[in-house]
Amino acid sequence: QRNPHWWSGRSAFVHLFEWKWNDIANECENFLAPRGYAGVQISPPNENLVISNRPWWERYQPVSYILTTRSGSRAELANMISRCNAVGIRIIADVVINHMGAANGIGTGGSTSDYNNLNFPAVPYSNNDFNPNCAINNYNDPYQVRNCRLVGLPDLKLDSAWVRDKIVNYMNDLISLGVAGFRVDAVKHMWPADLQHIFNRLNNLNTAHGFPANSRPFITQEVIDLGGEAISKNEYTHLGTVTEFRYSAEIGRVFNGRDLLKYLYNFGTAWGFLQSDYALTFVDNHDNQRGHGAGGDNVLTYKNAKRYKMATAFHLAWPFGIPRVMSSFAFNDGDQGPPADGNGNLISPGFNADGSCTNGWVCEHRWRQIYNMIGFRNVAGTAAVANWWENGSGQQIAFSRGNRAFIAFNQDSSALNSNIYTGLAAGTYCDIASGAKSGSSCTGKSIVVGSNGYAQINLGAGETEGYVAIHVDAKL
Ligand code: LM2
Ligand code: CA
Repeated sequence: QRNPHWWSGRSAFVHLFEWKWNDIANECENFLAPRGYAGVQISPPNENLVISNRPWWERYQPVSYILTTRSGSRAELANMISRCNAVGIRIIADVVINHMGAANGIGTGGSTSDYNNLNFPAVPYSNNDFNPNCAINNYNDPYQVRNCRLVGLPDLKLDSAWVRDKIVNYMNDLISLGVAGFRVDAVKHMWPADLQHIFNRLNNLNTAHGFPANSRPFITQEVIDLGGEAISKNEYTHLGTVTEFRYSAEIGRVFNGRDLLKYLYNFGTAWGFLQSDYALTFVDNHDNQRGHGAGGDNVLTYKNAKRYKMATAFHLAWPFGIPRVMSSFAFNDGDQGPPADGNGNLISPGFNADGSCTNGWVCEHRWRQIYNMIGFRNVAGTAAVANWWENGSGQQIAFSRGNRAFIAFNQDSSALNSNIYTGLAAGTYCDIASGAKSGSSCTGKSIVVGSNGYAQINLGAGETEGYVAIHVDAKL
């Protein structure tokens, strides 16, 4: 189902990719709740295959549904979920249910992965719980995409009662611990009818964690559909929300300067996206930021900071979809795992005086230009887009959210110097891209809205930030 159960007044969540549970618990209390984030997508909490050099993608090779990973133990997971729920941060668990690990070895909880014989005794799964071995090489053949092995990963027989029971029990276990829902991995590779069966058997959310009685788990399904394949994202919308990969590709294309900002005036279904309440939106995700998955060279990441912040500001300012912010660790090659010591233990992020992260963690969610836009989205609430403005070149745009918030972007080679109608009440506002409101002054730029609702907006082409934004809570 599609309701993420955010606390009222909150509207966007963050993927704390590869973070440890204890660190997430602290982050919920110290940063995410005060800044108005609504939730966290966590890395897969179940036991995975230990792979040499510890690539990030070992977590997509399950060995069992025991809740022991490099992120922490079952007890630490449970404690984190409780602490986050207590401050209004919902937890969305990444669940890998299409397949198991593709090598002989040992799991993060010490369990055996006997891939050669398709024996995973800690579940247990054995040979007859898997589809016959075949490879996926034709994405125009839905049968093959769903019943053969995705990159060689043993493909679970999701129409078998035994397999379904194991998966339902795993997901219900997480529900009992207080998660609000699931990001379901590799959904294109599973039949909608099998998923429907599994999702229908999930318990209601745990009322001890503040969920109203009869709340159904939030579901977001990872379906990579950029068009041109046999399997469509539309085959899954009756089951929950779906990751809108086209949103990522298109927002990246536009903010890479490969299209004009003025065309964003109808960014949404007119661009081929799912309808807003079906769409899970993102600028980049853990796959396409490193060339895995799909999206190609249009995908913007932290490595292209100014454009990335502009794309993220638009993402969060524009009322479309359920937005997810990516929070990364720094990487050079696409297989590299998260910051870890010589024994493979994850290293926690440290924090600089300005709140930014150390120890190899990028923490985009702690960038002022990003977390202040979380605030913008929350303040804008349900107010509609209004007062669209664009210049002649089409690379300078502005719009308001009713009379609550206003934002302007400059992707031109020349400065934006225009008097623009903001929709806001007269007064002096602090720009939240260059700074913030602090007491009775602004730490960055100020923008003065006159009694006629117009403001002089100045934004040079070479400035560090490519946007300015103001809202009613940033008024002096
Ligand atoms: C997903 N969506 O459908 C995830 O978002 C994506 O990150 C997962 O792939 C994929 N499904 C399977 O869960 C990642 C990664 C792959 C990696 C797999 C399994 O993108 O590169 O494959 O996880 O760990 C790796 C090797 C691949 C090898 C495979 C099996 O890169 O070369 O295939 O393991 O040994 C022979
Ligand atoms: Ca499958």
